[in-house]
Amino acid sequence: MTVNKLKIAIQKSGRLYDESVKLLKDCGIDLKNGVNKLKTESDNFPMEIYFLRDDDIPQYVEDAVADVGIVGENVLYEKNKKVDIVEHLGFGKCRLSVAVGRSEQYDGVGYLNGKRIATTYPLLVQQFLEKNKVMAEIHEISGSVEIAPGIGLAHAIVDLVSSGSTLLANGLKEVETVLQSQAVLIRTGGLMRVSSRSWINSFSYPGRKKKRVIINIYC
Ligand code: PRT
Ligand code: ZN
Repeated sequence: MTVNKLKIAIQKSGRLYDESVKLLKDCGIDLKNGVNKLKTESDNFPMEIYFLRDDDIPQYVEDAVADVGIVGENVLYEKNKKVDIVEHLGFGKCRLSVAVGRSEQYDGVGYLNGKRIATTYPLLVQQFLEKNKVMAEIHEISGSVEIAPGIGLAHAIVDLVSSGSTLLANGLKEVETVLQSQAVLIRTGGLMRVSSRSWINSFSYPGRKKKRVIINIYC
């Protein structure tokens, strides 16, 4: 039986890389060693693995260049691409939060009216402001968001937080949660090239621990 290879996009390096590779291993999928780090394939499963910037993964999956991908919900919703979420994966947990200077008298979202907010998530911030009927200026920057208030670039920021220590180190306090996020498995909308449940069930897995995830990918 000839089978098309399933193409999966995962982060090339960064916070989601280790857990994404571990997930594939737990599914019994062995990756070829000594690989070119942009693309590899599995030794024992009809799968190609693409290593990408996380920001590009939703687009690749929407375009069906990759059939499935692993990305944080924060990136997925900001990129606003048409893909299906298959499964929440339980790692890469963080929250997208509003933070202001520690000494500010923050008395609710109304505080943000007329203020300037620095962020790398302009779409999610705009949705948050609209939902809360707040008029504020969104200042999009590409990184080092936490220093923005300290250097007079913005009154507030919206950025990812996990332990909170980066905010603390920059004299900021977290005041609102915009989004709770974790890594999700996404796939192209519509029919998959390989979509037979009986086919996937007939495959012999070296490790069966996460077979459910693989079945979800295909069916
Ligand atoms: O190179 P590439 O574009 O692929 O990677 P990246 O630098 O954009 O992303 P990366 O590797 O930093 O994060 C990948 C994903 O991990 C994010 O999109 C989130 O879904 C998830 N994640 C989980 C986090 C964090 N926790 C996190 N704490 N991403 C970033 N942070 C940063 C945050 O931006 C802030 O600067 O960590 C800092 C805050 O951490 P604490 O612990 O001090 O609160
Ligand atoms: Zn990124």
